[in-house]
Amino acid sequence: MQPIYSICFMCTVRCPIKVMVENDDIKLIEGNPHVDGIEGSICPKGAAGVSLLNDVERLKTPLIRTGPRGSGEWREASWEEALDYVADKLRETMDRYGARSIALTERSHLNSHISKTFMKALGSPNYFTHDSCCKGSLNTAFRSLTGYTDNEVGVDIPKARHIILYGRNYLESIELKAVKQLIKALENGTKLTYIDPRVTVTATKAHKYLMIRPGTDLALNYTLMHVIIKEGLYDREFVDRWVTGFEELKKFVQPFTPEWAERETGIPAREIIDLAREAGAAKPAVIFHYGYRSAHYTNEIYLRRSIIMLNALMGSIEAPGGIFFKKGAKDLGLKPLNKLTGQKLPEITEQRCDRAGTGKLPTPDPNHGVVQLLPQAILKEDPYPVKGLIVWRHDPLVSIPDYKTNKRAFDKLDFIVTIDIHFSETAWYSDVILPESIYLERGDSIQEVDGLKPSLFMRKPAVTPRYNTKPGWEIIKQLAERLNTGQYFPYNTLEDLWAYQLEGTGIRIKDFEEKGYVALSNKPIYWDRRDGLKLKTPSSKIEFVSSLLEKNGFPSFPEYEPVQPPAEGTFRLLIGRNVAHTHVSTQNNPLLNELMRENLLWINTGEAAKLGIQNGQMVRVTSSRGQETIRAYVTDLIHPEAVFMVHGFGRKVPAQTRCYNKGASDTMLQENISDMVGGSPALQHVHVTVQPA
Ligand SMILES: Nc1nc2c(c(=O)[nH]1)N[C@H]1C(S)=C(S)[C@@H](COP(=O)(O)OP(=O)(O)OC[C@H]3O[C@@H](n4cnc5c(=O)[nH]c(N)nc54)[C@H](O)[C@@H]3O)O[C@H]1N2
Ligand SMILES: Nc1nc2c(c(=O)[nH]1)N[C@H]1C(S)=C(S)[C@@H](COP(=O)(O)OP(=O)(O)OC[C@H]3O[C@@H](n4cnc5c(=O)[nH]c(N)nc54)[C@H](O)[C@@H]3O)O[C@H]1N2
Ligand code: SF4
Ligand SMILES: [Mo]
Repeated sequence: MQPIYSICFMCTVRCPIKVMVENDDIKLIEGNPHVDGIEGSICPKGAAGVSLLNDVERLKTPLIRTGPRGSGEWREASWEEALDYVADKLRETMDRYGARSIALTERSHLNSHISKTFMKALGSPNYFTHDSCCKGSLNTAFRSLTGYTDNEVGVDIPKARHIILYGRNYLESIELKAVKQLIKALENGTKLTYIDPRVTVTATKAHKYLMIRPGTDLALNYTLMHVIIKEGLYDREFVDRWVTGFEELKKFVQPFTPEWAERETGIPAREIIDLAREAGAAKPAVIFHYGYRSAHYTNEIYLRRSIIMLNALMGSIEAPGGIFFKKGAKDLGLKPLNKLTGQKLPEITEQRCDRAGTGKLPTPDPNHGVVQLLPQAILKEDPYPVKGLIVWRHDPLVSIPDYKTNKRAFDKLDFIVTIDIHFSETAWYSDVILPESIYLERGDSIQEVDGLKPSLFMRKPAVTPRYNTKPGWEIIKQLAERLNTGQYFPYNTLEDLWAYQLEGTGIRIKDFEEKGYVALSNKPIYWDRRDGLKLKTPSSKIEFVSSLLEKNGFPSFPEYEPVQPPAEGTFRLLIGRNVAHTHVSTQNNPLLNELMRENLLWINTGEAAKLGIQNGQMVRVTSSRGQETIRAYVTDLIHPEAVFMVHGFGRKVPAQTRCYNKGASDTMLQENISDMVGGSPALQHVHVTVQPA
């Protein structure tokens, strides 16, 4: 059997894998044993890649819609015909409404430099990623304090003495390497504090679990800062050298006493004081984890800023065991990989349809856009009509809150084309579906993984495509050629694409053969904490008083506004992940479907009793946006103000027979309301009622 080193794509964590292949068939997928921190490990979803390869319900050939949208009436088409058809439709739309009327949305991936180039070459500013719906406010929080995005920052789990997690449910919402690091660190004596309204698997491994009232983490943090400053528990030297706005923070947090926070959060004052002292004693090897999904509430940016500020107070930034800025080829004096976006491309002067980065929405990151604002932009034709939508490796219909409104917006579009591997909800509602080969059947652009020890990784095809599918980079190039912008895509084969990226780096394609990656540095690179932090803010400091916010008219320390507690008889709807599934991608995977077929509604035992709801009974969940039916999981392990469900279920595509109509959809219930300073949707803003079904 032949090992092929590649990169998993059952979720976007992209762990390095070893694929064992015999006669063009996959026998086993394991973690890449040569990679530190992976050492052969794989998660259930990664192992189920074989089941994806053999899934008879995935997309097999290009499809053109013949009946009404969403009717499931298609005809099969050749690639030539489908690509010609898509190019004609895009051209027609652009002729009528201009290039800006075309939007492209994707979940950022290894070929994103190709899709960005495609949009720039067309002349449209409306390139979107999923980012805002995942962690837009975290991105803005980091930029407001350091000038870097959250993507450019990491956590040094192995050397940490104390880790504090705010609903960062590492052991279910996993990144494989971090899971292994965390478990090892716990064995070596690292302390773990876990804060969540719900007892997750991660909570069960913590030294201390704090059941917080949903939406009150900001109150907890202001009080932690109050205690840390009052008791002098912070790293004075670091703060003096690197922080601006400390005096303003000190004054601001003065009124937030532990007794006040106890009333707000439900966490005893004593516990809050203890946590501040324990963190102070472990500094600077302390991580107040800034989170992964940070699309929860409308004040999200201020919560994420407060977490990052706690790290600055601990002096844990760029300290071993703290949080660090990721280093890449540039930091080593090496030439980074070439990207297509590095070419001279047409200048785009049009404003984005979501207005990200401009007057009305100045702070969210225009490089990603604020995709949950796209449905309203389409519906209102404000600031101009958006009429064509290209979707690649994204399912916006169910990944943007408020399903029914999303659908109404899609109804206003003249043309939708989706590049996917499954009948996603969006694909099902499209005019044309272009099927991509799955990650085991294709190669992609080389990945630079920045970190303390930067490396390059390569996704290689392990087997030949099972159906009439193509890699996305080829699909985009062939569309570009039909739209007279082919000159920006100077490759024909995968090897050409790799060679283009590697040109001038001194690294060769064959250097990836033996281990699947090329290490750029063997020892961790830290900047000197006394004098070498390369902060990108105007002051070159960590800006507690933020230039980005203040210059755009937003306060750095707004008055604390509690999130609205649900009225009697209603609950806040919390959402999250499960270890068996990836967002909305894997519910129909034969093996993973067997592991988890439906989601459940977690509801507190006392509350369920009041409503006459038994464990396992079907219940009706109703919000201002819709109604869903789901099985109840009655438990003491959730705060009485909240109910919880795993995202990704309640699917409406009949062709996905295994997950069709199983469980409930959070998207159907959520309101599309955003933190307009940070850019994330408040996915947990909505209140619901629950009744026996
Ligand atoms: N209501 C609600 N909305 C949410 C969330 C939530 O919990 N609830 N979570 C948010 C978060 S944290 C995130 S990260 C986003 C994720 O949002 P999405 O990116 O939309 O979700 P995914 O499940 O990662 O993938 C979307 C699509 O990619 C397709 N896909 C998978 N592999 C490939 C491939 O190789 N090629 C192609 N072309 N397609 C592929 C899948 O079939 C699926 O249709 O959703 C956000 N939105
Ligand atoms: N298995 C699996 N792993 C994944 C993914 C996947 O789809 N599947 N997706 C990846 C992606 S894109 C992301 S963004 C990450 C998400 O990783 P995380 O952000 O760690 O996880 P989530 O599952 O979104 O849920 C977060 C937790 O927040 C809790 N929570 C809700 N409200 C509050 C609150 O007010 N305060 C506090 N303190 N906690 C609260 C919820 O109860 C839940 O347990 O996971 C990544 N890893
Ligand atoms: S976490 Fe699992 S599914 Fe995601 S990339 Fe890693 S192995 Fe694959
Ligand atoms: Mo995410």
